[in-house]
Amino acid sequence: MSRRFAAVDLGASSGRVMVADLSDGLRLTEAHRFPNGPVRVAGRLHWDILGLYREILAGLGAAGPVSSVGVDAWAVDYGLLDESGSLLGNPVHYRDDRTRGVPEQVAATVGAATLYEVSGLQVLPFNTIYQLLADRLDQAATMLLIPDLIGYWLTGELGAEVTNASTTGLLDVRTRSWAVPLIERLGLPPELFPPLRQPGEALGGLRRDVAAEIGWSAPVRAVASHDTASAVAAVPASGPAFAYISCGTWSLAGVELPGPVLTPESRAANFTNEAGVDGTVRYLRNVMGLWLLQECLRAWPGSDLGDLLAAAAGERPFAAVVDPDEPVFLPPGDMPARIAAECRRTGQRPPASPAAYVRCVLESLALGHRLAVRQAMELSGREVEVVHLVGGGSRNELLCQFTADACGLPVVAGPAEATTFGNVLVQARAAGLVSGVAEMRALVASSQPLRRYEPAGSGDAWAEAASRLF
Ligand code: ADP
Ligand code: LRH
Repeated sequence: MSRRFAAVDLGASSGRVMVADLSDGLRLTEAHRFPNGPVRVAGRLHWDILGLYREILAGLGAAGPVSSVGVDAWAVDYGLLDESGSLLGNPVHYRDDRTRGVPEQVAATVGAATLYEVSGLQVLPFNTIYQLLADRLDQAATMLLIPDLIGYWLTGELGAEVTNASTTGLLDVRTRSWAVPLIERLGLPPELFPPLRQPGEALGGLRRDVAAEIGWSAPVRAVASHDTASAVAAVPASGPAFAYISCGTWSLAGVELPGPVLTPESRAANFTNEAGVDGTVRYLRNVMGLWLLQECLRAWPGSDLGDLLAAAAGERPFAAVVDPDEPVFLPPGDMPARIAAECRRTGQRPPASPAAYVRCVLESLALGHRLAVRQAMELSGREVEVVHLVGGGSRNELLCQFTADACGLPVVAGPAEATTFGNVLVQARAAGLVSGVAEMRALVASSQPLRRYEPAGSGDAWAEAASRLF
């Protein structure tokens, strides 16, 4: 058996097909990377799912033969299949506004406390539960979350991987099975939800036509198919006293726990209890993340991220900060204009240059990180000695230092491709090459360059800035 494994990892800003080789330590190579983002069609935001699938096939072709393939992607979004297994329409992007008013309706009928008690999920307007209620389901036979849809196209097998199913709002957080009474109460058809599968479980071989197209065949395995669950599984922590920030388009900030926290305080702070590998709970909150920066860059054609970050380092500290989680920042659009409006609304002078905007975004994000990490510790009682910051954001030195300063804790940054590592290492474990999550994490820690940022200063300036916002 070869010791090569392929990961298909679809992030909201880019997708990639990566190959990990475990014959001598852990080496990762990129077979193919491609952009991803929302496409507005007739007023509705979609994903270009067939375009993504074409790139996945190109990537697998470039990767060459492997022992197995795993697929992970962003959470909550889905495709609907009809009775014959055909896709009904293009999956809608979670930044679309079709669920406006739905969370409030569901809270009014089912009760917000009951919902949290059942699913343990934070309320985000795009949770699958709300999207399904805003969707047309009359022709729908099966709902497949994005990695499960790709897995279906690759193998012909239907299923719902459990870490991602935990982001739907329709999974029972205690039993980790579909919450059928809730599903029925909402008037959703229980048959829509396929059987659950666990990370490491085999899906089946590649379909014959897929194998013919890419030039080789291999089994496909379920991994922790929620990208954040894969990232957390690969956090290079050596013990339990850590917080993590999976920082890409979103910052997912929290702690890993053996069981859920379902207290009223936890619900009030909108903390989520999403499923991790091996029965763990990813107790975290979504912070708006580098989306803020991505959308600023889109508004400044020709700008260079490296140059802007260097210039932002020289800008005046705390000239203006915003709450990164203001709902106004969620949809695509002119981000600098929205930040300026938010500054004015809160009595601050808007930034005067792109570098000043970048400074504002990074300080605001670090303040969001600070609040989420502190609340995760307080609400769960988990002691934290270090914050592991993984994902593309770990390449942003200014953000890592600000996060250390704001949290008053050391930040260990990297790997940028934590999600991919989690994906391939769950496959390697299923193949018997790795014993468990502790060994997975140790392998990442020993094979990847990590950078440690110590908190500088007393933290008073960060506390003052935080008090302006929260
Ligand atoms: P996602 O998986 O959500 O698509 P990633 O984890 O790939 O996101 O992170 C993408 C983000 O990482 C980019 O938007 C960018 O802000 C940041 N990033 C990537 N490379 C660099 C770099 N060299 N320097 C600074 N930031 C970077
Ligand atoms: C990050 C992520 C996050 C979800 C969001 C929709 O890519 O999966 O965990 O909340 O996308």
